[in-house]
Amino acid sequence: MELFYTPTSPYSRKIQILADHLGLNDRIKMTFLHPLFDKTGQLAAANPLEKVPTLVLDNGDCIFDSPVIADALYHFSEAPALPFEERLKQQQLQALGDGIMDAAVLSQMEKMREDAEQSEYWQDRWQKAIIRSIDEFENNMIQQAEEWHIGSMSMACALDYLDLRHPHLHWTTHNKKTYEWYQLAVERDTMITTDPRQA
Ligand SMILES: N[C@@H](CCC(=O)N[C@@H](CS)C(=O)NCC(=O)O)C(=O)O
Repeated sequence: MELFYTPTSPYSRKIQILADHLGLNDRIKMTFLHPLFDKTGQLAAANPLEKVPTLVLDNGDCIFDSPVIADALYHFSEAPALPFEERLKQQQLQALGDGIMDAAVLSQMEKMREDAEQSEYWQDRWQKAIIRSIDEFENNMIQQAEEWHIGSMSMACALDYLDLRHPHLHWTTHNKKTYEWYQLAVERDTMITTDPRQA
């Protein structure tokens, strides 16, 4: 299998961490492709959305987006199937983490535009979505992140992306339990080896 990834992409990072967690590293060739600057055409050929991460299977099939890739990796690892309720909780947490990434990545892209082209309305809307989602994690979902699974990986990658790209949000002072959880999460080996600041 071949994974097209970008080190600064929190979705890619989540998949790299999951692959390691499931013991699949030896079966995956990692290929760095930047979605905005890929001159090889490989990414667009594999994924019409031209986004990372994209996984190319040994039979040539191409898989996206990251929750689908995560599902495929759990399947390939032959990890025992989870009871429905447990799987739902993990998936729900993944959706929350991925949703924070969506808002944070869009906000970052917007910041890269000319000042006159930027929308205060959208920046405000994305910022509010991020703040509400972290509050939701803090108040109602943090117990679901005690174990290291796709949901907690997504949340850890989302929070670390905020730290990297949106440090002005100051969620760490408002969400103390979440900050404690995050500090432990970023000490994990694969959070360190995939830290985009080292890339
Ligand atoms: N929902 C997708 C989101 C992936 C995504 O947006 N990746 C960004 C990089 S962080 C990308 O490739 N952006 C290129 C673009 O939007 O054209 C997933 O979970 O894989």
